[in-house]
Amino acid sequence: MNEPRRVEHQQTDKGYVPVYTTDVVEQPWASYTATDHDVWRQLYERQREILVGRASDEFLIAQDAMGMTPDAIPKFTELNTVLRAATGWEVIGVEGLLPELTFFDHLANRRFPVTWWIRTPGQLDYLAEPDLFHDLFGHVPLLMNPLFGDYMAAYGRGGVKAHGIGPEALVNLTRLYWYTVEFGLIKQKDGLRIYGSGIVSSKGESIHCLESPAPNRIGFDLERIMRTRYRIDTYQKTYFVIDSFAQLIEATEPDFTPIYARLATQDSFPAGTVLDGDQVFHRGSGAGWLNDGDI
Ligand code: HBI
Ligand code: FE
Repeated sequence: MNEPRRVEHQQTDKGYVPVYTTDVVEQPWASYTATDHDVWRQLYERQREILVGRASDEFLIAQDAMGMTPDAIPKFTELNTVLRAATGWEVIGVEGLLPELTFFDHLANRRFPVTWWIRTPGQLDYLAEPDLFHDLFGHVPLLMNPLFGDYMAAYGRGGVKAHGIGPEALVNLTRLYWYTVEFGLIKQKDGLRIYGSGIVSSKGESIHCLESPAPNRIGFDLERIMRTRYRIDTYQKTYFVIDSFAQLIEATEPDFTPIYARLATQDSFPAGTVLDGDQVFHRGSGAGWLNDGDI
């Protein structure tokens, strides 16, 4: 596999991260090596085994509908035929992390940027930046779901707008992405399930987020989320739980400008904070995590 074309490294608020060109690139599928395909197979099989019973029904149904298999790294062109027909979304190849405005603009136009290279066997359990497995296995399947696909496009439009408002608005909106798209949990009749891409593409966190007593599990609240800081180098200290994807759509309908103005006058909280008024989920009997209202 030819090397990703990193442009430079930059010290940002997310640490010392590689900055890539913003070019859209063709997926160099013929250049993937047997090792690349084997890394895909290992990660795919391991995650699918862990996620049955942990991932949300929508995620598992969508991933099957995508037609992905462990046999080889999927071809973006083949996925796009299915994806475009389902929700008008498409996958585009990129070198890696994009500047936020570029990223938001792609989402607003129903283009999901997928890194074209996959991690090495030595990075199987963790790497600091999104590779093909994180993006393709984690993010792309739920774009088959019409409600989630609408949420992601609305999020992109909101991001372009927030970028115009200023850096604080962007920080607030990035927290919303982090605690829903990357690390969100959803309530099902049979307990809490995972839909966040950062979780479903990670073996350890797929188990930790539902079974460890350590993290908080708190009912979705838009402004509470926008005021909650996060760490990028550990398992999450708090997971936010939605009732449904419809709830995400409703939450992102209003104009955020007055919300950003209100948040600018308030403090943000450390990731592990629990506040009076939080809808906290406790380990319930039988069906897994329930909140006070369910017990
Ligand atoms: N770029 N390629 C890529 N993939 C992402 O998931 C991504 C990004 N740039 C910025 C970003 N995510 C986050 O900061 C979002 O919250 C915007
Ligand atoms: Fe991601």
